[in-house]
Amino acid sequence: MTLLCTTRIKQVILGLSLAGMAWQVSAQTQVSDAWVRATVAGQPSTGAFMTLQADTDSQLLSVQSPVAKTVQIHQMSMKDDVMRMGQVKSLPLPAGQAVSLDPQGYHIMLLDLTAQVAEGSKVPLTLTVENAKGEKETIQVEAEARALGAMDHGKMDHSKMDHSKMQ
Ligand SMILES: [Cu+2]
Repeated sequence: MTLLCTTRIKQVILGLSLAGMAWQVSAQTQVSDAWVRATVAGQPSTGAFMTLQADTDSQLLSVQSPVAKTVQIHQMSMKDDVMRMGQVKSLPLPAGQAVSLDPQGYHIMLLDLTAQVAEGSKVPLTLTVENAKGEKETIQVEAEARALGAMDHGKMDHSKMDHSKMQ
């Protein structure tokens, strides 16, 4: 990585807090209640969810995880009674505003999973956030795999969804 000079490596360990209220102290960007939907064997993809709050106007640029070959930032929306999901280049994080990634809106999509995400396991996520000055911040998150939620997003077939209208 060529960004080492300006990148501040932070550790955010949220796995031990069921309530997810282990807010990071003196951080530029705070992450809380990070979780990943657990998968069944052979399931190719799943979603990661959390709440992000940046001190200054920023954007979530990218996410990486060892459990997925590809990680994308997705946005879900309903239009004409059709659920659409598509990749966005970045997720805006307005200063001081809590932005929640949940199964109904923005989420982090873990694609081409390298292994089953078992309920109760911890999934490492590396978030890259950039502020308005162009300074990048790298945040390490341990997201707990949970098997709950009204909508089984992980089993949705992305290939049948209309990604073209999302951009
Ligand atoms: Cu998605």
